Amino acid sequence: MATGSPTRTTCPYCGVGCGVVATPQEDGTVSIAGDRRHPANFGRLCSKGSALGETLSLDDRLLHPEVNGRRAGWDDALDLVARRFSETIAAHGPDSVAFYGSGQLLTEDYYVANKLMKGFIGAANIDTNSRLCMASSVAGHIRAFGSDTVPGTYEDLEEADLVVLVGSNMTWCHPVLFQRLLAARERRGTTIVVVDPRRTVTAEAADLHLAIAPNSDVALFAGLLDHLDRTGLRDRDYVERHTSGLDEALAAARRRGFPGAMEATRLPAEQLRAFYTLWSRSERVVTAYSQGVNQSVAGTDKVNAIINCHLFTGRIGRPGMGPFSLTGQPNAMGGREVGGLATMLAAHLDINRPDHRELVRSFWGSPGTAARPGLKAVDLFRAIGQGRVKAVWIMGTNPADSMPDADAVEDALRACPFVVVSDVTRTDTTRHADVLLPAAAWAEKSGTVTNSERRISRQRAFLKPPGEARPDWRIVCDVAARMGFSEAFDYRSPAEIFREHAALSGLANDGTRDFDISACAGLSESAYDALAPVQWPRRPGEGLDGTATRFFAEGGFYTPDRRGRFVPTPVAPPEVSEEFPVILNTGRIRDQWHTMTRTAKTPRLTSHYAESFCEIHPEDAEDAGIAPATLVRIVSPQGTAVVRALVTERQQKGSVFVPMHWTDQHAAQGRIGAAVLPAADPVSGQPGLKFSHARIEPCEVAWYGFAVVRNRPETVPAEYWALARTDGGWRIELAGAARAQDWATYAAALIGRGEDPETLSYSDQDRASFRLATFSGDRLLGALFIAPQPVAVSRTWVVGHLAAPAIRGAERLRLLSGRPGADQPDPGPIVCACFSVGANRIAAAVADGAASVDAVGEAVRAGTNCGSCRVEIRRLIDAATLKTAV
Ligand SMILES: Nc1nc2c(c(=O)[nH]1)N[C@H]1C(S)=C(S)[C@@H](COP(=O)(O)OP(=O)(O)OC[C@H]3O[C@@H](n4cnc5c(=O)[nH]c(N)nc54)[C@H](O)[C@@H]3O)O[C@H]1N2
Ligand SMILES: Nc1nc2c(c(=O)[nH]1)N[C@H]1C(S)=C(S)[C@@H](COP(=O)(O)OP(=O)(O)OC[C@H]3O[C@@H](n4cnc5c(=O)[nH]c(N)nc54)[C@H](O)[C@@H]3O)O[C@H]1N2
Ligand code: SF4
Ligand SMILES: [Mo]
Repeated sequence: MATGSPTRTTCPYCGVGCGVVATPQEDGTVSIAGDRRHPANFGRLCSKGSALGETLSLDDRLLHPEVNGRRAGWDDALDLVARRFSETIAAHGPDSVAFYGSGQLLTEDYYVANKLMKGFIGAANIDTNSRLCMASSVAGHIRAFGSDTVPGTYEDLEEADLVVLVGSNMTWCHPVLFQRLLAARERRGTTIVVVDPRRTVTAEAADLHLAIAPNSDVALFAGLLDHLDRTGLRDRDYVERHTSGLDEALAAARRRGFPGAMEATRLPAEQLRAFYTLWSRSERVVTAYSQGVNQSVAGTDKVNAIINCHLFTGRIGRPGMGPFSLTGQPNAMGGREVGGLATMLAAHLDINRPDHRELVRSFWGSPGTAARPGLKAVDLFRAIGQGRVKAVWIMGTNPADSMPDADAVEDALRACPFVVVSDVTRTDTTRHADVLLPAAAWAEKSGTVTNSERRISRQRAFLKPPGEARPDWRIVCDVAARMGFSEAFDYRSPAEIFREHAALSGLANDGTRDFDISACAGLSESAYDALAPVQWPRRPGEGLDGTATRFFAEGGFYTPDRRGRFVPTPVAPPEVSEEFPVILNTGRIRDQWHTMTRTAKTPRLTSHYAESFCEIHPEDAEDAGIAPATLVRIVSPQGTAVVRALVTERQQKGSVFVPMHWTDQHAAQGRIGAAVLPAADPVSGQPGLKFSHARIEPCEVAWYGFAVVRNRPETVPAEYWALARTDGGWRIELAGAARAQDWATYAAALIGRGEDPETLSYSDQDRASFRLATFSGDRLLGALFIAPQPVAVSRTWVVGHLAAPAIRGAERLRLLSGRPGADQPDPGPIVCACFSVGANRIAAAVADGAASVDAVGEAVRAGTNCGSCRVEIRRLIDAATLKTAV
């Protein structure tokens, strides 16, 4: 941990699981680089990974436990948690308490939380945000394979001739893996197909984009199965030897067939045919999928409709082929391995099987294990709201924003008699905590995570926890001990927990379960410390090297008859609502992570999008009377949100898209979870977060504003605001329903007063437009721009002044105008976050003759680090070419 020594660890963001080398510097900062030896990324990092060093600052960190909002000692806080949980269990039974965890916990944290709930409290009410993320994949895998197995590896994406991305915006959400895929396309000419109702950046990079109607994936893949059958592509040998249930699945597919697929997807016949032909002709095909598949009320059927096609053609488990679930969180897989969901037991054992429960019980030496599955996330928060669950402990997740029907979730937390939250910072969820526990964060924690391709990597601490923060496993064990279970939770290190987890995976396994890492059961502390990334399974006696493992090429499924199962996937017609006719789709943007608790700390990452938005098709916008860049209210039966209108043809008619990221911490009314429908898939319990019924309305706005300020204001006096960090301060988008009496007073409240202030301002007669800049000494303290329409100032240029060491004379006046002079280039909105390159600089490079993405890179560096902006650069080049062509 000494300053200057590099630590090899793993990125805490997405499921690609990139290796990171972190090197603390003399000046207290940490330099971050990709780990060239890590088999997930071979040295590459995306914009989020590259900016990790900028998220380590301690402002906003929770440093001490709190009880009822007041600082408390660890002993008091832990005693209280243990006492209240024990008392609640004694009075109302084990099912009256619950844990709600996260795929961002480490495997070791997760293992002990699951052990405490399922083994020692004796209920299965431990669910996690993976219910919102991977539950449909888990359920689909179990239905088809008898186990939650991802058959393939990342290399398969590089060795395939055809890669179909279903409901995945991989360019932004799994950027490094996407760059690997693009590099493979350069080498071997891979065809990429994207299935997504929106024309995302990923769709733009694809060879074929199927802009299907929302939620019509089951019909698309049932139609494909029928097509494969008609064109004689059944792998008779594989189907006969290794599968069961084809007849029913085929019958269901035939009923709908090609016409059914056309009707449901609303794709032109030629496009559909082209896709089916491509899939038929490419033996090496990987169908990779993510939340457009999982987050649906038909999510499990979508998964099985895809797997059916791979089983039918025997295209599974061999190089370059197979269904591939892209996991979201860094440890979504690890959570599943320890059985962190309410429907699972540890180590891929089955909670519904008495023999498995007994195996776990005797291994743990626990009084009993939960005898039935517990409450799934949506039901869990409902049960809290109804008073059936009376004490809940939330760890590493922010359900007040990320759950559907999020206002109801907040009501439930408000009503819950006892809420414990372990987090690293304050969030919309922590405001409901009776006990708030400061957890150690990424840089301070040691353990393991498992990525999308089943590869276990070490996360290694390189900083000391600040204040009194403690690692999650330790907090859980301390509470367990106080509840009377000290012997079973007497761990001294994460390595000890990992060894136990590994041993359990091998217990009475003998090849009957997919998850077996018992080769790790004897790892010494130093061997655990040195553990190189390793893919499971690792059965007894197997080495711990980097070799790739695959499943099911020769059958060997984990069903009772060891056959893979076809699952019939009937197609349900989409629900329509007259009152709420618009489909609300939600998801991610490139540079923010979930509820922004870490990514919003770095100016680089807030420059791509500084506020939330709603993508609307131009005709829908016009019909609703919504002009570009004005504010739009999204209304659903659950709740509302207000965000900026982004009018674009990338969005299909009848649907809108809003990012999931913004919370009350950074915006006034940006919590889109409040408007999201809580309907869930009947098999997996995963909510359909991509499909809510809504209505869009223009907002009544009297004035729009834009401000830059040095210090974050305690409150922002406006109905609408969105705050983002910049170098040297904050930028704020504003709007209000009534004009201020005196804008100068308003500005002073927002900006504050520094030493030796000088204020310049301009106002038109009726106060509809107003501009003000206040300087303190040589430096800008803040500026405010007010207009009756969305404020047209150059954001990137104005924001740049906060960090400027000195602004004098004419420059001060120029700032008031909100635009650079002809002699100063306006960088434009930031496209490349890694090198902070704006759209205008890229356009200028294109105008100067840079005709390819690489040429732009050479000229202005944009797109040369993580590459996740390359599609946007391509878009700018195309737009310029089009302009000169017409
Ligand atoms: N930048 C960034 N990266 C991340 C994350 C992040 O927060 N930020 N989070 C990580 C996590 S936890 C996850 S789960 C992954 C998610 O990664 P992705 O699943 O790739 O991301 P999303 O944006 O949630 O959704 C993907 C796409 O599904 C589409 N979609 C909506 N409805 C349908 C439908 O009916 N059918 C089909 N085929 N597509 C549909 C949406 O339009 C959207 O473009 O990203 C991970 N990576
Ligand atoms: N509308 C809509 N909602 C969605 C989605 C969507 O697409 N649309 N996607 C869903 C999906 S796929 C996911 S994965 C979820 C994600 O949703 P959440 O899990 O709620 O999102 P995060 O912001 O990642 O929350 C993680 C929390 O853990 C804290 N934290 C970070 N490190 C640690 C640690 O080491 N220990 C502890 N104790 N805390 C830590 C962070 O500060 C943060 O508050 O959102 C889901 N919700
Ligand atoms: S792709 Fe980016 S966010 Fe995902 S693990 Fe790699 S560096 Fe982290
Ligand atoms: Mo996720």
